[in-house]
Amino acid sequence: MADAKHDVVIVTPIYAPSLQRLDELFTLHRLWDVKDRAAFYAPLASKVRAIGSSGHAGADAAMMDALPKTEIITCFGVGYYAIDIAAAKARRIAVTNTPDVLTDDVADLALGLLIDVARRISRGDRFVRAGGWLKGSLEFGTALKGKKVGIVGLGRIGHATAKRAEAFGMEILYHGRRPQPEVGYRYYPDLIGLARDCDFLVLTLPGGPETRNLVTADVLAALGPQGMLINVARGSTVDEPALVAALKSGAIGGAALDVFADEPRVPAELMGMDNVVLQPHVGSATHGTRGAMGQLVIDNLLAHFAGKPLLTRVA
Ligand code: 8YV
Repeated sequence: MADAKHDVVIVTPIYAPSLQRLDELFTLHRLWDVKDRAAFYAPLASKVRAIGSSGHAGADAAMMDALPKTEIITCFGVGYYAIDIAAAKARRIAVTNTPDVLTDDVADLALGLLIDVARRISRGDRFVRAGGWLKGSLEFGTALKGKKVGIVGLGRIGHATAKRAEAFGMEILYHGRRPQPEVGYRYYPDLIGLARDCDFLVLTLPGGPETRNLVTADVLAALGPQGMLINVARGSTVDEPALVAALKSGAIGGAALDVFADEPRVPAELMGMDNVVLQPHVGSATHGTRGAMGQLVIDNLLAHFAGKPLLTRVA
């Protein structure tokens, strides 16, 4: 007789083809749309050893306690801030994420957003569709060449973004916890100093409590009326009301945002601003990358149940 399939609780609907493959390999228990969580957990408490979640849906201590046989939590995403890592550690639960496979896509989007807000691509599109071109011309944008990009968080995605910006003739500056002398870019220990010196401030840093509201009204004031903010990291890293106020008053020149403090809710005031580019958190949203992320989730689960080392363990 074939081995019985392992039971896995899936917290949120991930990339559909990966979910289908997970369905073939495991007995999945879908948590989304469940009204009565206690009733859902009760029959699973004695048999579920794995939870699949995402950086947004997360997993808290209550979930771990409701499924006390849990040995592993896989995160579909590189950011795992919504998973209570301390609670997982205390219960000796392993946590995995999906780094590397999404780096290029997120960096591509960061550059795409930078070009869009600088050269007014979305704005030009709206202008043409609304018949504006028949009446006049679009206001000019800002050139990239020779401008300074301030990367906040020079990790995998920050490096990939810097490389792309260099190809456009831009100068790279960065802020992070520590200097990386080998990169040859100018390091700023102070975020306000970086904001003051750069034209485009690009956020590629991790989320979580340590970076909450790192981009304050003062940082935005330092970026200045010609400066532009690009965020492909987490909405939590920016004081969002301060950002709205800075855009309203002209304290900064524009913003291009893929992430927000309370997704999928976007501050209503941003909707009418022509110098703001808005995206629905799609940094990693290509078929190839979402498939690779799903495959990492699957491979980590298979490794775990086979007693093999995990591929991308974070805790
Ligand atoms: C999301 C992301 O995880 O990897 C991350 O940290 O923000 C994204 O890739 C993705 O939307 C799946 O939830």
